[in-house]
Amino acid sequence: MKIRITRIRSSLIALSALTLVASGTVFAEEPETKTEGPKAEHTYEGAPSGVNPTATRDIMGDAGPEMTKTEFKEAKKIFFERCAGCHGVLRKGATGKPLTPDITRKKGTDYLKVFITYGSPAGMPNWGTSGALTEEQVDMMARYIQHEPPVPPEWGMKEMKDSWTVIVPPEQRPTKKMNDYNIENIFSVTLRDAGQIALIDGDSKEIINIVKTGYAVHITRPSASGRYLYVIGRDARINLIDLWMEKPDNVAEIKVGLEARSVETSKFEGYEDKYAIAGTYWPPQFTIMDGDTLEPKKIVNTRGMTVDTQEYHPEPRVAAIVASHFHPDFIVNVKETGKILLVNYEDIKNLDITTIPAARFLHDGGWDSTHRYFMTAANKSNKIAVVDSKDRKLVTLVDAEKIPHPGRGANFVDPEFGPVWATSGLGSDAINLIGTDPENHKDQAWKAVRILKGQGGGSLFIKTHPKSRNLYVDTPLNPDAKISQSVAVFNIDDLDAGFEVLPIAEWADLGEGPKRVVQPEFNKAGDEVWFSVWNGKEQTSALVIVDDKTRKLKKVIKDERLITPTGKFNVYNTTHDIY
Ligand code: DHE
Repeated sequence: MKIRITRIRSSLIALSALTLVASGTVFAEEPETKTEGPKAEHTYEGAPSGVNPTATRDIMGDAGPEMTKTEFKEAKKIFFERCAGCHGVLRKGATGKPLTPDITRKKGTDYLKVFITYGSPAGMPNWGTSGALTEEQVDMMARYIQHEPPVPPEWGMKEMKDSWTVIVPPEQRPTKKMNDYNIENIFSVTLRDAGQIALIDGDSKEIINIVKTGYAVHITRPSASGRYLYVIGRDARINLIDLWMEKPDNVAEIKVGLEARSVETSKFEGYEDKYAIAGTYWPPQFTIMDGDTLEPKKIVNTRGMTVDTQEYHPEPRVAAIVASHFHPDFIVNVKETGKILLVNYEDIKNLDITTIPAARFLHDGGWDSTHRYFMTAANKSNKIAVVDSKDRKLVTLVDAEKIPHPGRGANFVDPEFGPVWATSGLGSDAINLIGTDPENHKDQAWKAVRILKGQGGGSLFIKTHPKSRNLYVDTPLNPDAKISQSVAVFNIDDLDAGFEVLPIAEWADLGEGPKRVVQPEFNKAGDEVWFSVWNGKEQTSALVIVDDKTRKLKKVIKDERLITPTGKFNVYNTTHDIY
């Protein structure tokens, strides 16, 4: 077995204290860190928590250092906005280190102050020297984390039912498609900081509707028939949109927790459009709902023991969820325990869950081209876990280059090694190509057969299409604007030839702003690829459409309603897991 390293250029990037305002809500000032990996990782993980700090149960005991109630309140707000993404709401540790009082009290205020002020090469930002926190705030945070972590409230059936609204009941919905849109080529575009999605007609490129959704909305997944869209916000609000309506819009809504990232729908034959599932970061649980009303049916808690040291974790957040094509299973990534759950939805009442041990901290992933193997990133372990959804077991853990971040990944046939699934990463410029064909390419299966070198680290998403010969790799979190504002494209038939850089943000011609280029997504025909140019909330953003054959600009969609576009989900490709 050969490993091919195709090196185009290694990017040694000098880091500066960038002012990142892309999301409008993320950071006023992004602290400087020593290497590209931790910096990109922190920019990504460190978004404000969707949990409202005023709703927590606070214990300000005598054991911690002195603090006024006002200080405690302010420190809690800072923690939820800036620290919880990496350290976890309960401070048990995730990407960042655990910060529970048994640990922090031993370190003491002076030590903690130094750490918060200067950061660490492992990824802790330099909150003090960057000017993001004042000296007083650093001191306050050092004292705050020596107190018991405030606990946000639970969110059970009662809270879910209270938040649940069916806007248009199923019996009052259209019985056939009432519009002329080619709904399979509609794109649902996340307008992150507007708390909305834009439904865009992929044929005419016109905006069909702007639909109100949850706070800092995250992803869209369509139902198996492609009729319904499920959209989830960071505040764990799910919106159900009916594409058959004359003007597609919300038909039901629910809040399944306080903070969430993932939603999926049942895809196994006989269960099309029947169930939806959403995973929450807080409370750590997943909820199975009726597919056409969002009525909550079953809530399952994910608290439990970690896969390796077998210690109790009180906050194992639910990351990516995919629906099996081989069994009536949802496949659920539990981040902090490093376990993958096969949740069989045949009998919701007597729910059958198989637990597969993988590695920490599970994040995102997608299918191989046969839709049998789920390839998912355990990003802190630098591994890709391969789950055989047919035999319902772990195949193996594949070593990957630093902090793999596939999105759903990209499938194509490597001219030398056969079918591969690819992931780029946050921590380096490496693009891992993993063999996925145990039948005809046994020696290559579940091994990194080739590592391509892209533009740099800070990559989040990679994409191709069965009809395309191009592999697109974004780098939105790279600290070099030239790199974050462009994408690399490789010729799949000649991977050794390196990549071409497409200056997507320049083509959009937007003026001021960070203009990060994020998430390639193909149209249904596989002849166009769409990119978001993600600018600040108050700045102009755009969608840029590239002709896949010529790699030339085809169209820029600019509209004042397109505020902070990030993810784009083509109905056909997302429904059928084509990537
Ligand atoms: Fe995402 C997918 C979690 C930040 C854009 N994101 C996912 C998934 C998870 C996740 C678990 C997989 C869902 C699934 O498949 O079921 N994302 C998180 C975070 O925890 C994190 C790191 C920090 C946070 O506080 O939210 C985070 N994500 C971001 C962003 O900052 C991005 C770039 C912009 C945004 O819109 O917020 C972003 N995430 C996306 C997108 C997908 C996604 C576009 C879906 C990719 C796809 O092609 O399927």
